[in-house]
Amino acid sequence: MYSTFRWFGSDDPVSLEYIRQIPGVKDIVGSLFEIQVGEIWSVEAIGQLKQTVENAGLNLSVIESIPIHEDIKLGRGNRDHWIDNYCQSIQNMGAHNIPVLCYNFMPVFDWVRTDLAHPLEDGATVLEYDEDQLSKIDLSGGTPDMPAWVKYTATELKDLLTAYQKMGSEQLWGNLEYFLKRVIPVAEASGVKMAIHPDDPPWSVFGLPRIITNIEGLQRLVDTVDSPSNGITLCTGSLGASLKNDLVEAADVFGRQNRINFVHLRNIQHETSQRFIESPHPSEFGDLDMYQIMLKLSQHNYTGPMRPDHGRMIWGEEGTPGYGLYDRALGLMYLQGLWEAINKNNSLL
Ligand SMILES: [Mn+2]
Repeated sequence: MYSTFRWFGSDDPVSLEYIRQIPGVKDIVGSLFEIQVGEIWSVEAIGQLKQTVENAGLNLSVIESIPIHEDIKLGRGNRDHWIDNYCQSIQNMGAHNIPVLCYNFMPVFDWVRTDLAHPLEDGATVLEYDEDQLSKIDLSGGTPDMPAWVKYTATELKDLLTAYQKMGSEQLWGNLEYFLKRVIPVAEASGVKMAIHPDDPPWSVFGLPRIITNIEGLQRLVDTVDSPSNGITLCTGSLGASLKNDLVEAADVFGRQNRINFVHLRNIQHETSQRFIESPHPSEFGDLDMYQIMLKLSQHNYTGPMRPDHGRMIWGEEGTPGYGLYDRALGLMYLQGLWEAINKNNSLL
Protein backbone atom coordinates (compact mmCIF):
# COMPACT_ATOMS: atom_id res chain seq x y z
CA MET A 1 0.00 0.00 0.00
CA TYR A 2 1.24 3.49 -0.74
CA SER A 3 0.04 6.85 0.53
CA THR A 4 -1.66 9.35 -1.76
CA PHE A 5 -3.33 12.71 -1.18
CA ARG A 6 -6.25 14.25 -3.02
CA TRP A 7 -5.61 17.56 -4.74
CA PHE A 8 -8.37 19.66 -6.30
CA GLY A 9 -6.21 21.52 -8.81
CA SER A 10 -4.76 25.02 -8.91
CA ASP A 11 -7.78 26.47 -7.05
CA ASP A 12 -7.16 24.13 -4.10
CA PRO A 13 -5.98 26.11 -1.06
CA VAL A 14 -3.88 23.04 -0.22
CA SER A 15 -0.96 23.39 -2.64
CA LEU A 16 1.11 20.59 -4.12
CA GLU A 17 4.10 22.13 -2.34
CA TYR A 18 2.37 21.62 1.03
CA ILE A 19 1.30 18.09 0.14
CA ARG A 20 4.87 17.23 -0.75
CA GLN A 21 5.92 18.05 2.81
CA ILE A 22 3.68 15.34 4.31
CA PRO A 23 5.98 12.42 5.08
CA GLY A 24 5.50 9.45 2.78
CA VAL A 25 3.39 11.18 0.15
CA LYS A 26 4.70 10.93 -3.39
CA ASP A 27 1.43 10.33 -5.20
CA ILE A 28 -1.50 12.56 -6.04
CA VAL A 29 -5.16 11.81 -6.61
CA GLY A 30 -6.25 14.35 -9.17
CA SER A 31 -9.03 15.29 -11.52
CA LEU A 32 -9.96 17.71 -14.28
CA PHE A 33 -12.87 19.83 -13.12
CA GLU A 34 -13.39 22.04 -16.15
CA ILE A 35 -14.44 19.30 -18.57
CA GLN A 36 -18.18 18.93 -19.14
CA VAL A 37 -19.64 15.65 -17.93
CA GLY A 38 -19.47 13.12 -20.74
CA GLU A 39 -16.86 14.90 -22.86
CA ILE A 40 -13.55 13.22 -23.66
CA TRP A 41 -10.56 13.83 -21.39
CA SER A 42 -7.94 14.51 -24.03
CA VAL A 43 -4.37 13.25 -23.98
CA GLU A 44 -3.27 16.89 -23.84
CA ALA A 45 -5.48 17.88 -20.89
CA ILE A 46 -4.48 14.84 -18.85
CA GLY A 47 -0.85 15.47 -19.81
CA GLN A 48 -1.02 19.04 -18.52
CA LEU A 49 -2.35 17.90 -15.15
CA LYS A 50 0.31 15.21 -14.96
CA GLN A 51 3.03 17.72 -15.80
CA THR A 52 1.84 20.16 -13.13
CA VAL A 53 1.95 17.40 -10.53
CA GLU A 54 5.36 16.20 -11.67
CA ASN A 55 6.76 19.73 -11.65
CA ALA A 56 6.05 19.71 -7.90
CA GLY A 57 8.03 16.50 -7.49
CA LEU A 58 5.00 14.22 -7.23
CA ASN A 59 3.30 11.55 -9.39
CA LEU A 60 -0.26 11.54 -10.69
CA SER A 61 -1.33 8.02 -9.71
CA VAL A 62 -5.12 8.11 -9.42
CA ILE A 63 -7.88 9.95 -11.24
CA GLU A 64 -10.88 10.57 -8.99
CA SER A 65 -13.04 10.74 -10.81
CA ILE A 66 -14.29 10.83 -14.38
CA PRO A 67 -18.02 11.45 -13.86
CA ILE A 68 -20.45 9.22 -15.74
CA HIS A 69 -23.08 10.92 -17.87
CA GLU A 70 -26.61 10.54 -16.54
CA ASP A 71 -27.74 9.12 -19.91
CA ILE A 72 -25.55 6.08 -19.17
CA LYS A 73 -27.05 5.61 -15.72
CA LEU A 74 -30.54 6.10 -17.13
CA GLY A 75 -29.90 3.74 -20.05
CA ARG A 76 -31.03 6.33 -22.57
CA GLY A 77 -30.78 5.79 -26.33
CA ASN A 78 -27.61 7.84 -26.79
CA ARG A 79 -25.67 6.12 -24.00
CA ASP A 80 -23.32 4.41 -26.47
CA HIS A 81 -22.02 7.81 -27.54
CA TRP A 82 -21.16 8.70 -23.94
CA ILE A 83 -19.69 5.25 -23.28
CA ASP A 84 -17.45 5.63 -26.36
CA ASN A 85 -16.24 8.93 -24.92
CA TYR A 86 -15.63 7.31 -21.54
CA CYS A 87 -13.59 4.53 -23.17
CA GLN A 88 -11.52 7.14 -25.00
CA SER A 89 -10.83 8.99 -21.74
CA ILE A 90 -9.64 5.74 -20.15
CA GLN A 91 -7.36 5.05 -23.12
CA ASN A 92 -5.94 8.55 -22.76
CA MET A 93 -5.27 7.91 -19.06
CA GLY A 94 -3.52 4.71 -20.03
CA ALA A 95 -1.40 6.60 -22.55
CA HIS A 96 -0.04 8.58 -19.58
CA ASN A 97 0.42 5.44 -17.45
CA ILE A 98 -2.03 6.56 -14.77
CA PRO A 99 -2.95 3.23 -13.19
CA VAL A 100 -6.17 3.78 -11.21
CA LEU A 101 -9.55 5.37 -11.95
CA CYS A 102 -12.00 5.91 -9.10
CA TYR A 103 -15.60 6.45 -10.24
CA ASN A 104 -19.10 6.10 -8.89
CA PHE A 105 -22.53 5.18 -10.23
CA MET A 106 -24.73 7.32 -7.99
CA PRO A 107 -27.73 8.86 -9.77
CA VAL A 108 -27.64 12.68 -10.00
CA PHE A 109 -25.82 13.47 -6.75
CA ASP A 110 -22.43 12.61 -5.38
CA TRP A 111 -21.91 12.29 -1.62
CA VAL A 112 -24.52 13.91 0.61
CA ARG A 113 -24.10 15.63 3.97
CA THR A 114 -26.61 17.82 5.79
CA ASP A 115 -24.05 19.98 7.66
CA LEU A 116 -20.63 20.83 6.26
CA ALA A 117 -19.34 22.45 9.46
CA HIS A 118 -20.86 20.73 12.46
CA PRO A 119 -19.06 22.08 15.56
CA LEU A 120 -17.42 19.70 18.02
CA GLU A 121 -16.79 20.59 21.66
CA ASP A 122 -13.05 21.02 21.01
CA GLY A 123 -13.72 23.74 18.43
CA ALA A 124 -13.13 21.59 15.34
CA THR A 125 -15.85 21.27 12.73
CA VAL A 126 -16.80 18.13 10.85
CA LEU A 127 -19.17 16.97 8.16
CA GLU A 128 -22.42 15.60 9.49
CA TYR A 129 -25.27 13.59 8.00
CA ASP A 130 -28.69 13.54 9.59
CA GLU A 131 -31.48 11.78 7.72
CA ASP A 132 -34.04 14.00 9.49
CA GLN A 133 -32.41 17.10 7.96
CA LEU A 134 -32.30 15.74 4.42
CA SER A 135 -35.80 16.87 3.48
CA LYS A 136 -34.77 20.46 4.30
CA ILE A 137 -32.32 20.54 1.39
CA ASP A 138 -34.06 22.58 -1.29
CA LEU A 139 -33.76 21.09 -4.78
CA SER A 140 -36.32 23.38 -6.45
CA GLY A 141 -33.72 25.90 -7.60
CA GLY A 142 -31.35 23.36 -9.15
CA THR A 143 -28.29 21.75 -7.59
CA PRO A 144 -27.51 23.21 -4.17
CA ASP A 145 -23.89 24.17 -3.52
CA MET A 146 -22.20 20.97 -2.42
CA PRO A 147 -18.59 19.99 -3.13
CA ALA A 148 -18.26 17.47 -5.99
CA TRP A 149 -21.87 17.84 -7.14
CA VAL A 150 -22.53 18.46 -10.83
CA LYS A 151 -24.44 21.71 -11.26
CA TYR A 152 -27.90 21.41 -12.81
CA THR A 153 -30.45 24.12 -13.42
CA ALA A 154 -33.88 23.88 -11.79
CA THR A 155 -35.41 22.42 -14.97
CA GLU A 156 -32.58 19.96 -15.62
CA LEU A 157 -32.68 18.70 -12.06
CA LYS A 158 -36.47 18.32 -12.09
CA ASP A 159 -36.30 16.31 -15.34
CA LEU A 160 -33.58 14.04 -13.97
CA LEU A 161 -35.38 13.38 -10.71
CA THR A 162 -38.55 12.56 -12.66
CA ALA A 163 -36.69 10.19 -14.98
CA TYR A 164 -35.22 8.25 -12.04
CA GLN A 165 -38.54 8.03 -10.25
CA LYS A 166 -39.64 5.49 -12.87
CA MET A 167 -36.49 3.45 -12.40
CA GLY A 168 -36.01 0.65 -9.91
CA SER A 169 -32.76 -0.75 -8.60
CA GLU A 170 -32.71 -3.66 -11.04
CA GLN A 171 -32.89 -1.35 -14.02
CA LEU A 172 -30.02 0.71 -12.62
CA TRP A 173 -28.06 -2.52 -12.17
CA GLY A 174 -28.74 -3.39 -15.81
CA ASN A 175 -27.38 -0.03 -16.91
CA LEU A 176 -24.26 -0.44 -14.75
CA GLU A 177 -23.64 -3.91 -16.12
CA TYR A 178 -24.04 -2.66 -19.71
CA PHE A 179 -21.49 0.06 -18.96
CA LEU A 180 -18.99 -2.32 -17.32
CA LYS A 181 -19.13 -4.85 -20.15
CA ARG A 182 -18.15 -2.12 -22.58
CA VAL A 183 -15.65 -0.24 -20.46
CA ILE A 184 -13.73 -2.85 -18.46
CA PRO A 185 -12.09 -4.58 -21.47
CA VAL A 186 -10.88 -1.16 -22.64
CA ALA A 187 -9.53 -0.37 -19.17
CA GLU A 188 -7.75 -3.71 -18.98
CA ALA A 189 -6.15 -3.20 -22.41
CA SER A 190 -5.12 0.33 -21.35
CA GLY A 191 -3.49 -0.77 -18.08
CA VAL A 192 -6.08 1.10 -16.01
CA LYS A 193 -7.72 -0.39 -12.94
CA MET A 194 -11.25 0.84 -12.31
CA ALA A 195 -12.33 1.24 -8.70
CA ILE A 196 -16.01 1.92 -8.06
CA HIS A 197 -16.67 4.14 -5.06
CA PRO A 198 -19.53 3.04 -2.80
CA ASP A 199 -22.63 5.21 -2.61
CA ASP A 200 -22.40 7.73 0.21
CA PRO A 201 -24.44 7.37 2.32
CA PRO A 202 -25.15 3.79 1.25
CA TRP A 203 -28.92 4.10 1.01
CA SER A 204 -31.49 5.82 -1.17
CA VAL A 205 -31.63 9.62 -0.89
CA PHE A 206 -34.24 11.97 -2.41
CA GLY A 207 -36.08 8.88 -3.68
CA LEU A 208 -33.20 7.99 -6.02
CA PRO A 209 -32.08 4.37 -6.39
CA ARG A 210 -28.65 3.51 -4.96
CA ILE A 211 -27.10 0.09 -5.52
CA ILE A 212 -23.42 0.12 -4.46
CA THR A 213 -24.31 0.05 -0.80
CA ASN A 214 -23.03 -3.18 0.74
CA ILE A 215 -20.81 -6.25 0.29
CA GLU A 216 -23.46 -8.06 -1.75
CA GLY A 217 -23.69 -5.17 -4.22
CA LEU A 218 -19.92 -4.91 -4.53
CA GLN A 219 -19.69 -8.66 -5.11
CA ARG A 220 -22.31 -8.45 -7.84
CA LEU A 221 -20.29 -5.70 -9.49
CA VAL A 222 -17.05 -7.68 -9.27
CA ASP A 223 -18.78 -10.77 -10.71
CA THR A 224 -20.20 -8.83 -13.67
CA VAL A 225 -16.87 -8.77 -15.52
CA ASP A 226 -14.03 -11.04 -14.41
CA SER A 227 -11.04 -8.74 -14.69
CA PRO A 228 -8.52 -7.19 -12.29
CA SER A 229 -9.53 -3.89 -13.88
CA ASN A 230 -13.04 -4.32 -12.46
CA GLY A 231 -12.50 -3.52 -8.81
CA ILE A 232 -13.62 -1.37 -5.93
CA THR A 233 -12.60 1.59 -3.85
CA LEU A 234 -12.75 0.40 -0.27
CA CYS A 235 -14.08 3.63 1.23
CA THR A 236 -14.48 2.83 4.91
CA GLY A 237 -16.44 5.97 5.72
CA SER A 238 -18.99 5.52 2.93
CA LEU A 239 -19.72 1.84 3.49
CA GLY A 240 -19.37 2.29 7.24
CA ALA A 241 -22.14 4.90 7.31
CA SER A 242 -24.47 1.91 7.37
CA LEU A 243 -24.15 -0.01 10.62
CA LYS A 244 -25.07 -3.14 8.66
CA ASN A 245 -21.74 -3.07 6.82
CA ASP A 246 -18.77 -4.82 8.42
CA LEU A 247 -15.67 -3.11 7.02
CA VAL A 248 -13.25 -5.72 8.31
CA GLU A 249 -15.23 -8.34 6.41
CA ALA A 250 -15.30 -6.13 3.30
CA ALA A 251 -11.52 -5.71 3.41
CA ASP A 252 -11.18 -9.46 3.82
CA VAL A 253 -13.66 -10.47 1.10
CA PHE A 254 -12.39 -8.16 -1.63
CA GLY A 255 -8.74 -8.24 -0.55
CA ARG A 256 -8.79 -12.00 -0.94
CA GLN A 257 -10.16 -11.63 -4.49
CA ASN A 258 -7.59 -8.96 -5.37
CA ARG A 259 -10.36 -6.58 -6.31
CA ILE A 260 -9.50 -3.67 -4.06
CA ASN A 261 -7.94 -1.16 -6.43
CA PHE A 262 -8.04 1.92 -4.18
CA VAL A 263 -8.56 2.56 -0.48
CA HIS A 264 -10.11 5.56 1.30
CA LEU A 265 -9.59 5.47 5.04
CA ARG A 266 -11.62 7.54 7.47
CA ASN A 267 -13.69 6.94 10.55
CA ILE A 268 -17.24 7.87 11.47
CA GLN A 269 -19.21 8.02 14.64
CA HIS A 270 -22.93 7.31 14.76
CA GLU A 271 -25.44 9.04 16.93
CA THR A 272 -28.27 6.99 15.46
CA SER A 273 -28.31 4.54 12.54
CA GLN A 274 -28.86 7.37 10.05
CA ARG A 275 -27.15 10.21 11.83
CA PHE A 276 -23.36 10.37 11.99
CA ILE A 277 -20.33 12.64 12.00
CA GLU A 278 -16.97 12.14 10.31
CA SER A 279 -14.76 11.63 13.35
CA PRO A 280 -10.95 11.75 13.61
CA HIS A 281 -9.26 8.80 11.88
CA PRO A 282 -8.04 6.74 14.90
CA SER A 283 -10.20 3.78 15.94
CA GLU A 284 -10.94 5.13 19.41
CA PHE A 285 -12.83 8.15 18.05
CA GLY A 286 -15.24 6.32 15.77
CA ASP A 287 -17.15 3.14 15.10
CA LEU A 288 -14.61 1.60 12.71
CA ASP A 289 -11.63 -0.47 13.79
CA MET A 290 -8.91 0.92 11.55
CA TYR A 291 -6.35 -1.56 12.87
CA GLN A 292 -8.45 -4.59 11.92
CA ILE A 293 -9.30 -3.13 8.52
CA MET A 294 -5.64 -2.43 7.72
CA LEU A 295 -4.62 -5.81 9.09
CA LYS A 296 -6.82 -7.47 6.46
CA LEU A 297 -5.34 -5.30 3.73
CA SER A 298 -1.87 -6.33 4.87
CA GLN A 299 -2.75 -10.02 5.09
CA HIS A 300 -4.01 -9.90 1.50
CA ASN A 301 -0.87 -8.07 0.39
CA TYR A 302 -2.64 -4.95 -0.82
CA THR A 303 -0.08 -2.92 -2.79
CA GLY A 304 -2.29 -0.23 -4.32
CA PRO A 305 -2.94 3.42 -3.44
CA MET A 306 -4.57 4.61 -0.22
CA ARG A 307 -5.60 8.11 0.72
CA PRO A 308 -6.74 9.57 4.01
CA ASP A 309 -10.34 10.51 3.37
CA HIS A 310 -12.22 13.52 4.75
CA GLY A 311 -10.78 15.20 7.80
CA ARG A 312 -12.02 17.72 10.32
CA MET A 313 -11.36 21.45 9.99
CA ILE A 314 -8.91 22.33 12.77
CA TRP A 315 -6.42 25.02 13.76
CA GLY A 316 -8.49 27.72 12.07
CA GLU A 317 -8.06 26.29 8.61
CA GLU A 318 -10.58 27.27 5.93
CA GLY A 319 -11.13 25.45 2.68
CA THR A 320 -13.04 22.70 0.94
CA PRO A 321 -15.22 20.90 3.54
CA GLY A 322 -13.59 17.59 4.42
CA TYR A 323 -10.46 18.41 2.46
CA GLY A 324 -8.33 20.63 4.67
CA LEU A 325 -4.62 19.94 4.95
CA TYR A 326 -4.10 19.59 8.68
CA ASP A 327 -6.43 16.84 9.78
CA ARG A 328 -5.96 14.75 6.66
CA ALA A 329 -2.19 14.93 7.26
CA LEU A 330 -2.65 14.00 10.94
CA GLY A 331 -4.88 11.11 9.89
CA LEU A 332 -2.35 9.93 7.34
CA MET A 333 0.45 9.87 9.92
CA TYR A 334 -1.70 7.70 12.18
CA LEU A 335 -2.54 5.37 9.29
CA GLN A 336 1.12 5.08 8.28
CA GLY A 337 2.01 4.25 11.87
CA LEU A 338 -0.58 1.50 11.99
CA TRP A 339 0.64 0.15 8.68
CA GLU A 340 4.27 0.04 9.79
CA ALA A 341 3.38 -1.74 13.02
CA ILE A 342 1.13 -4.26 11.27
CA ASN A 343 3.71 -5.13 8.65
CA LYS A 344 6.57 -5.40 11.14
CA ASN A 345 4.46 -7.67 13.35
CA ASN A 346 3.50 -9.79 10.36
CA SER A 347 7.12 -10.26 9.41
CA LEU A 348 7.82 -11.61 12.90
CA LEU A 349 5.17 -14.36 12.57
MN1 LIG B 1 -14.45 7.98 -0.12
